[in-house]
Amino acid sequence: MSKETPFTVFIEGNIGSGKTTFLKHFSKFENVSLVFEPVGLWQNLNGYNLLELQYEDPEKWHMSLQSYVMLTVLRNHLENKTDKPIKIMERSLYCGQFCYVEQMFANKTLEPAKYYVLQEWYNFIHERHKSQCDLIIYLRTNPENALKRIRKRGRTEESGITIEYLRELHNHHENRLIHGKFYRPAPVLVIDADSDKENILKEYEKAEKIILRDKN
Ligand code: DCP
Repeated sequence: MSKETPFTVFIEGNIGSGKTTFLKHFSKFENVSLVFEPVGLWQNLNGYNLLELQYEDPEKWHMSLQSYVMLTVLRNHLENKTDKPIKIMERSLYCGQFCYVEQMFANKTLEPAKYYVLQEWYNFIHERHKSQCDLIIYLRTNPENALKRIRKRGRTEESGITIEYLRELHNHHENRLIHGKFYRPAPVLVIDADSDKENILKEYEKAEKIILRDKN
C-alpha cells in the first residue's frame, strides 16, 4: 500500500448503534484521522432542516434528503485527504444507497421513479469513483436497544422514530453486512454494540487490534 493511501475503515450500523461514540474512542490515537457524518449539514441547508422534513413527511422528503446525503457523503469520501496512515469514516456512500434508499423503496415510501433517479446517481458515481475501503466495522445492535438510545439522546428530529422503522433498517444492514445481499467493498468485522459500557470497551479493543495493526 502506498504511503498516501490510508488504511480506511467504514463504521456502519443502525441509528443509535453508537457509531459516533466509536469514532470518538479513536480520537486518542494520533495516527488516526476521523471523518464524522455531516448530520449538521442535513439539519441546515440554507435554513431547511431536511432531516426533520424527512421524518415529518417521508413520502415528500426522502428523495431530497437522500440525494443530499449522497452528495455530502461523496464529498467526505473525496475531500478528506490525510497524511495519517489510518482513516475511520462514519458510514459511507454504500450504506446510504443499500440500507436507506433500498429500505424506502422496499416499504414503498419512495416512489419507483424517485428511486430510479437515486439509483442512476449512485451507479454513475460508483462507476467513476471507487472509494478506498479496507475494512467495514458493523456495530450490530438489536433495534429495541437502538430505540432506547435514540430516546435517551433526544435528537428532536428523531422523536417519532418507531421500532418498525428501526427493524426495517436493521434487516437491511443485516442483509448487506452479514448476508452479503448488497455490495460490500471490504471484509466486515462485527462488533456486539449491545454490550453495556464496561464490555463495549472490550469490543472496541477487539477493533483496535485490527485497525491499529502494524500502524503504531
Ligand atoms: N439518516 C438518514 N439517511 C441516511 C443516513 C442517516 O435518514 N442515509 C438519518 C438517521 C438519523 C440521522 O440521519 O436520524 C443520523 O444518522 P446515523 O444513524 O448515521 O447517525 P447517528 O448519530 O444516529 O449514529 P449513532 O447513534 O450510531 O452514533
